[in-house]
Amino acid sequence: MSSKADLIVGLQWGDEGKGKIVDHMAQTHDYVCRFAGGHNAGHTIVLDGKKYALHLIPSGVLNPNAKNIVGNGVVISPKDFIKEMSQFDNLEGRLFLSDKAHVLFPYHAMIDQARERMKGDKAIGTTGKGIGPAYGDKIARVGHRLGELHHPEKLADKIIAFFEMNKPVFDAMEVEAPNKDTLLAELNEYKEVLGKYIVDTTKMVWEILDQNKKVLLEGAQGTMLDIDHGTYPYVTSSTTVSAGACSGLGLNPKDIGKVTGIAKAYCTRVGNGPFPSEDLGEDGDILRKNGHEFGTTTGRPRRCGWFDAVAMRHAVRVNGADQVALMKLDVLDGFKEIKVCVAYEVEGEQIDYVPYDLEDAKPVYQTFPGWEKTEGVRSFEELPETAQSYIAALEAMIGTKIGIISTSPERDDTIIR
Ligand code: 2SA
Ligand code: MG
Repeated sequence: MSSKADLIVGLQWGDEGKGKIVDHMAQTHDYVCRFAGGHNAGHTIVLDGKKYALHLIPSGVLNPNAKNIVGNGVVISPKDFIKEMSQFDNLEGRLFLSDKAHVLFPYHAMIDQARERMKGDKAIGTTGKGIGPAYGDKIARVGHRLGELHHPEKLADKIIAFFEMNKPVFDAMEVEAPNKDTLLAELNEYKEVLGKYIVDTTKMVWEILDQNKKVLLEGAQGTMLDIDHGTYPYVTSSTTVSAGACSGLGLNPKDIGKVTGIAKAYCTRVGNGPFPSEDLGEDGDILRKNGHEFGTTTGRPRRCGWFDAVAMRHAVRVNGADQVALMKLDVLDGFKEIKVCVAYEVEGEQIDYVPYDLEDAKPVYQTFPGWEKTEGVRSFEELPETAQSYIAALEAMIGTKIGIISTSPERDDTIIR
């Protein structure tokens, strides 16, 4: 019997605090695998006083006994990957990159930024890293797979031909064609540094599951940023939900074991797009300040608001979350009243599901009494009664168990129920 992989996914708009849970679980898993996104994702880990910034390398890198796989569903910028790798020694034998993952080139970032500029106030608010154009090329079947780095000369020719064919488009976006010699030199460097890490990771994940290894699948971004199930077009360009773990690694649904969805006790989003429970007043500012809500990749202040039980119920169902890890409960400490969005009002009607367009959805709130302090609490029974009832109410609304509660950034300030 082969083992089943544990899966961690974000249930909101990213930045739910997946990092804390993944780091924790990476200590007890043999393999940690990324399946979607690119270097738009990010979290910082402090270990023995040293700070590590992770964007593409799975969190298992900080556990010397764990191996790390970057699956075919990820888009990889070799330049940024090499920079990220330089934080660690001895990655050989514990880092594997899918030969089917797509390459994100500097021109993808230039296109991303040009499109955002052209959209003006309709901009998506992307991270500007080139994620959309890289996935766009993949889907349009004009992208390049990492395995092609084994043959730099051939790949350079293909890229140059692609630019020649699309010259008017690139000219309009003021994106310059790469110079063949410079491009070839770059590709040779990528091959030199990354070549030995590029393998058939599909076969590898099958083998390790057959060997009964403990495998952790690490999601990036969140459900509401999913290309299909999020607030399109204000989304990222990958499948961030559970299903993406299958296609992004070559697994089948039966390979997936326990699914843990990560959500904050309130809500944030960066970038533009609908966010029905956003609080533009003083409460939103308090959440941002107390929750240190600034992006780790770009430093952007995050938009803040209340827990959205409608979006969460949708996310729990889409992902098949067996449990939710509720993060940053302590950030709500001190509020007299805490709001939860329990329905949306759209065109004068109340609805309890996520429609295809959330643009005009107004939140319908239910208010809960607040509490003084949950910070640092390590057992459910020690939580203030009002916090216990808040959690019980959320469970009833979202339809799954809140099995993990985090009460501070500290690893040990975590309630496991
Ligand atoms: P993109 O760059 O094409 O993926 O952007 C499209 C939308 O997806 C959002 N997005 C994110 N939202 C939250 N966190 C993200 N990662 C970084 C982090 C963000 C940062 O982990 O902190 O540092 O700013 C992330 N990545 C993409 C983005 O805001 C757009 O709404
Ligand atoms: Mg993050």
